[in-house]
Amino acid sequence: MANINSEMTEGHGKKPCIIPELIYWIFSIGFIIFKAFHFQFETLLSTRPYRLPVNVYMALATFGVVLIAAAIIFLLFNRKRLAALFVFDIFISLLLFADILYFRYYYTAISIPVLYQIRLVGSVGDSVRSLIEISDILFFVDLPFLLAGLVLMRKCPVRKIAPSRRAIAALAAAAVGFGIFQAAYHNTDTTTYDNNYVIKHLGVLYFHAFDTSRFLTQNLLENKILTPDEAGKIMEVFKNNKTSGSRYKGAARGKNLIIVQVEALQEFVVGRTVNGREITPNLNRLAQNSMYFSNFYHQVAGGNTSDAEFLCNTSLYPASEGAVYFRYPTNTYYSLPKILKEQGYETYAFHAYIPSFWNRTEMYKSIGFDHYISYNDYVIDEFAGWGGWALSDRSFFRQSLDKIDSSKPFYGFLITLSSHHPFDYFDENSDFDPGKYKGTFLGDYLSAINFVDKCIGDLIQYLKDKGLYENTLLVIYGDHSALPRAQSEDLMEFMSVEDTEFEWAKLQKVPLIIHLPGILHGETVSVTGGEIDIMPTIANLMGFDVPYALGKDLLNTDRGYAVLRNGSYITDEYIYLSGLDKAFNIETGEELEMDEYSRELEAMHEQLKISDLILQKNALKKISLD
Ligand code: GP9
Ligand code: MN
Repeated sequence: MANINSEMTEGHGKKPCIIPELIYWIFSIGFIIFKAFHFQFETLLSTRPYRLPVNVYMALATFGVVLIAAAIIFLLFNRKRLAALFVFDIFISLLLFADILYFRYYYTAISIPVLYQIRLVGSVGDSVRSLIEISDILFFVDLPFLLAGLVLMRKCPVRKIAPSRRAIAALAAAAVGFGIFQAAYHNTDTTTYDNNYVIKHLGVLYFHAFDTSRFLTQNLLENKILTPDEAGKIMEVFKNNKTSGSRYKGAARGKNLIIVQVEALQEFVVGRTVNGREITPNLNRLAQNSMYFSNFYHQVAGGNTSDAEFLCNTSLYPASEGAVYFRYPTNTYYSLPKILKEQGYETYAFHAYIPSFWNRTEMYKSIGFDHYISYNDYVIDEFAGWGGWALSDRSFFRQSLDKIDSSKPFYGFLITLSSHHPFDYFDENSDFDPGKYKGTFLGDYLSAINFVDKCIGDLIQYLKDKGLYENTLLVIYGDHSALPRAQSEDLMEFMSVEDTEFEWAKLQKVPLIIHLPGILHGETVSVTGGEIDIMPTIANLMGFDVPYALGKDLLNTDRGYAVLRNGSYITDEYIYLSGLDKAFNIETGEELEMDEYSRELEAMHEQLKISDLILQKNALKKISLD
């Protein structure tokens, strides 16, 4: 009792105001939550009606996070806890205000890697005033009242509480907060590839906590120091990776470059018919008049589409876990846009989807594109695919070409969308008849690809109309496969092959077409390769070197191979499947004796290790071959 009395009377002998303090806590927490909600609905990441389950979960998660933060403040501060709460509120106000400004420009909230690149955000800095809106005042509306509250409460000092009691109360509040948060977290798909997804489902405040912990685990806790030994190894690999041949060297020098990365385009559709009708008549015709790479494999891992983009533009392997676009967005890369930029090209990335997806907004700065044209920059005038709401590839191609300044040489990297899974939109919205597969996953996919093929036909016409066809090196490839292993039965039947891992592995090919009218003539190149080889192959054609590439020039190699991220690899002679730890003759499927391939196994895996080292240690910032 004496103890309590001394606690209560401490501070100039005035009686502490317990009820006002309680009200202060409730108001502060309430306002912080209100401001977080304002961000959610102002950005339209959350939309009405409020009672939608996704909004309820977001609200629960936000409440849980704020309660945990309040518990931490209560634990750490004693007499100064209300002042600390006020400072925390100011911090949240500024953070959310910065988030909303950033969002209005980049369509996502600020993440820690962005702070690294703050100088690149100059364009926002210049026009920051134009991004402010009157409603932003809501982020600060509570501060004068809470400040007044603090001043008024100087009359009755904040009660001093023993550390053990504070710890018990804080633990109880944190446990409640954590429980509420978990209820929302459990109902959300947390294998997410999009920061905006996290914000929409679990709230912007949780996003910042999540982003901070992701940043700490992936950056600060990872050993980033590149030892001289490791640097030497990396340089050795780059030096040995030089191709000696010079076939087609400089054949496309000075030409514009357009690369079209087609969503889920697999190789098996090219040249194939259903009921006597070609699935991809335009691609077939194009392939006949181009270099067509018939043994070309996708090499994506956890980053899917984004991994394919990365392989193509940097000639490095994607990360072993997760997406390189999220894990290493601030690394230094030696990339196709950067090299072309040095040669006077203007470089563009085009993708008619929300810009933050796959962290493209951040990653494209590191890859070095001058312009990133995304969803908000297109007029969504024609829908097709992906649930029927995505911009059709036809309109995407037309509008993208319109955005290029063709008065100077350019590189345009176009990522399509219409053939994104699920393909069921095309069950009813296609004149392509997939025969007995109508209405099946495979049938819908074939119809989707037939649609995309028509759009590619239109792209070629648009290029001709704009006078760009003759002087543009056009590269088309598929990003990854469309059909999951679990739904392979129809595909195996369609292809008349046995349902084995060996056949499945061979079905992971995507087409690669390289087209330059009048210069590159119809030729099927059967050498085995993968997406990592695109950059060196283009570099040879355009007449420049790529000393920091792990891929090879497919036009100047006598040994083809493709290393997959899961450790499997494919050569011109055999396939090694890491899951089975077995190798098979590429033609016959016959299993090989171990010693036939084991000598190569280590060398292939070394490539993955070197690539991982480059990513983890940000090695391209630290080494130089000069
Ligand atoms: C969306 C598109 C889809 O931006 O790239 O990516 P995916 O789901 O294929 O990885
Ligand atoms: Mn994709």
